[in-house]
Amino acid sequence: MPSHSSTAAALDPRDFLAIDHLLSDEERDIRDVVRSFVRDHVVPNVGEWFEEGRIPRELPRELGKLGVLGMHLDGYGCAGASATAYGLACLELEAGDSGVRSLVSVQGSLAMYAIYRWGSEEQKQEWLPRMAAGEAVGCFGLTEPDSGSDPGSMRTYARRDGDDWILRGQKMWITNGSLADVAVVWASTDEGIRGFVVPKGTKGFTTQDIHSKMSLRASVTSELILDEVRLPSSAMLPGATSLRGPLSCLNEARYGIVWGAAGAARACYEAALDYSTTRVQFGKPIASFQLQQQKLANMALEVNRATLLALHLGRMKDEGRLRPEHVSMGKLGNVNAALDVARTARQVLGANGITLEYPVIRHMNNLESVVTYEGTADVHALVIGGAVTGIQAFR
Ligand code: TGC
Ligand code: FAD
Repeated sequence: MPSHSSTAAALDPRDFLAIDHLLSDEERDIRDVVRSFVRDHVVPNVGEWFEEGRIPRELPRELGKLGVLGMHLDGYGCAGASATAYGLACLELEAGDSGVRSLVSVQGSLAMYAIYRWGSEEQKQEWLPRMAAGEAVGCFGLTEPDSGSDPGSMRTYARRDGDDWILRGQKMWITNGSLADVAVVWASTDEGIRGFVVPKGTKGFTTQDIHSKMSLRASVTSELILDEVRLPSSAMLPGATSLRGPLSCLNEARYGIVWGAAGAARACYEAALDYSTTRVQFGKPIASFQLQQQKLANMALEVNRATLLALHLGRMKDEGRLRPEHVSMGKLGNVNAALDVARTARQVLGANGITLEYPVIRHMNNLESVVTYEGTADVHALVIGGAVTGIQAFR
């Protein structure tokens, strides 16, 4: 029999290291509100959305009411929450589905953040309050068919024509693309890489959805086509003049993914834990076999480690000490950990693990996108490698 101290609190298999105690009351409250929303509105439906390859059109407004769109930004209808609180929201959203977290990341950390950080006062007033409410959806166009990990090689080009700008090019793999009321589009110019705010319906701007995805199916992914799109000078983000503009937005979204991946891992671990205690083979619950316990122990370890890493980075961000290299470590470590947990959990569920009745294969497939977007695992390994050696190995 294991010996337990009579004073120690009982171990919670869903919060093994009692990480809950490291959160403030306010952080726990925000986490609980998002967790309830996900439990009531996402979990019961997301298998169907995934199967049908869609995300409900009303979801952005519901997320706006929940207060998670741009929640870490200040003013303009945004909540001004801490980075840690935002991270906890991302964790809960991605425990539901990576597609829902992606919608929130792209809206708040990419499109809204780009306008918030680099935009004019008029652009902020025009877009941020509506985007925070989910009345306007945004997307962020950086990647192109021939320019993914190396965004500096982009071909989309903007030229001046009198007071106007004319954009020509193509963006690929853009989350929320056809759903979006406004696209933040990055283009090469004679003055460096600049960002443009392109409202839906602008002449020459069209979108085409990418179908047949086996991952991130509860998410809209589109191509953006810019065919001689004429924009007034007021559409340009005045503060961004180089690749630092879009890359600064990526830091924000990658930070949310550090937390989100821990959420996807937690959902898979919990599904495996529940399944293993009720599934009987050879006359016993499969949880009673050593091989399954080893899997459960490793999953618990990874979920706790990922959550602690996310929390540590959150505290650093709130203290203003977080560097992009730290975010790379979090994204690389936590997404890889989540993939391992999802693949292990899928095996624990046996044949049931391949169906959408359980969340595991959906998370597993989604994580194949998460490990690629916002900088592939290789890109983040090279960022960390460059930081620890002082030698840049991208080129
Ligand atoms: P490099 O020469 O290193 O830098 C160019 C300029 O950018 C600055 N910089 C950064 N600034 C802020 N944050 C960062 N993380 C930064 N990294 C670099 C740098 O100081 C320099 O500034 P300045 O002022 O001197 O001009 O650039 P490089 O061409 O060598 O590229 C570096 C590399 C490979 C790390 C970068 O290009 C990269 O991160 N590539 C990956 C691309 C990527 O992640 N794309 C994501 C697209 S969006 C998306 O996937 C959304 S998915 C949906 C969801 O989020 O849910
Ligand atoms: P590539 O860059 O062609 O990479 C292919 C392989 O080569 C990878 O394994 C990569 O790690 C490796 N590689 C590349 N360079 C190096 C190197 N120097 N050293 C070693 N290995 C290297 N983009 C947006 O702009 N906005 C979005 O909203 C958005 N949403 C997305 C949603 C989904 C579902 C997906 C799948 C992608 C999305 N993307 C988005 C695009 C995403 O950011 C890119 O897919 C990602 O940056 C990688 O680019 P790529 O796919 O062109 O791969």
